[in-house]
Amino acid sequence: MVFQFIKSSYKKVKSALARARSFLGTKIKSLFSGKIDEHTLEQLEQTLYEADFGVKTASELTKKIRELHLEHPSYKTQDYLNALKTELVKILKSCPSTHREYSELPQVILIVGVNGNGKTTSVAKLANLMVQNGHKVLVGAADTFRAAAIEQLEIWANCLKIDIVKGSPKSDPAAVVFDAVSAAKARQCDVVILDTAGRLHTKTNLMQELEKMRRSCKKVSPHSPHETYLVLDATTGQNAIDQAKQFHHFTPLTGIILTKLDGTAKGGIVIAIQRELGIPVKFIGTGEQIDDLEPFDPEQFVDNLFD
Ligand SMILES: Nc1nc2c(ncn2[C@@H]2O[C@H](COP(=O)(O)OP(=O)(O)O)[C@@H](O)[C@H]2O)c(=O)[nH]1
Ligand SMILES: [Mg+2]
Repeated sequence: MVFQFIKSSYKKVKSALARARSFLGTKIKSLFSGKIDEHTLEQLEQTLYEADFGVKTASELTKKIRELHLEHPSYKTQDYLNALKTELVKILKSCPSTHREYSELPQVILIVGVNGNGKTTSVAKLANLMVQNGHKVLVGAADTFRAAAIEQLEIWANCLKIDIVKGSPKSDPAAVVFDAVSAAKARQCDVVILDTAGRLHTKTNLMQELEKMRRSCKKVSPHSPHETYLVLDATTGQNAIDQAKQFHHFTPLTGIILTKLDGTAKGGIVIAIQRELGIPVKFIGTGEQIDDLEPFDPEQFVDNLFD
């Protein structure tokens, strides 16, 4: 795949997770530094739950710590933290891969999600990552619902010096998708990234429009879209999971871009999303700038969540 060699920046992830770390790391360390009893374990479970890990993970991790305490009464704070980290990395790595190997170019990436989650910004950030890695990129402005959305992507495309294909406001987004993928193919691009209008996951007709866009992709390139990424806002907690379930019901998702991790103290949502949906988090948004997107790396993420 076009991004398999892109490495995540430890520094960026560390700084984006500063809030989550100060909430979670500080609380958990103080819990482990005292005597471990049923009350401490209850508080641990509550803290994990509050950090959006989800009920299942919070209870499993607590059970694990209880067992460890019985087996190794002399364990210190760091031993428990290490055990938590190991368990979390195991959970994150157990998410089945959605990747299908099709070497055809251009690789087509469809970006979907509700309004304001960070779709257009993520399209630009992804394009930037690809350009940095030597790929020829084209973006398609298939959010024809608002003229401002087309302009927003156009500004990014100009700034990145990459091609953009756009339709006129209110035109059929499926037609823009067709034109963008066709142009990318004709211009021998490596990747085409398609921005779409924000849609509420509860509106069936808008969800069906996504299917039409997918059919447009297939008319040009039968295995495409190769990736369909749902953009979720990490600050919305459980609602992000409901959104993902609905989108996945209507259109098969291959990955999640989780934005605004820099704006939340509840980093556990990454684990809840992967576990409850079985869809891998592929990228995380670490800020508003063009280079604030990192490929998701479980070890790096978990490390920076606690220490
Ligand atoms: N702090 C932060 N802000 C983000 C991130 N991603 C997007 N945003 C901001 O979220 C707002 C909505 O983004 P936009 O891409 O227009 O959302 P769209 O409606 O889904 O296309 C903008 O102000 C972005 O700068 C992120 O990772 N971190
Ligand atoms: Mg947008």
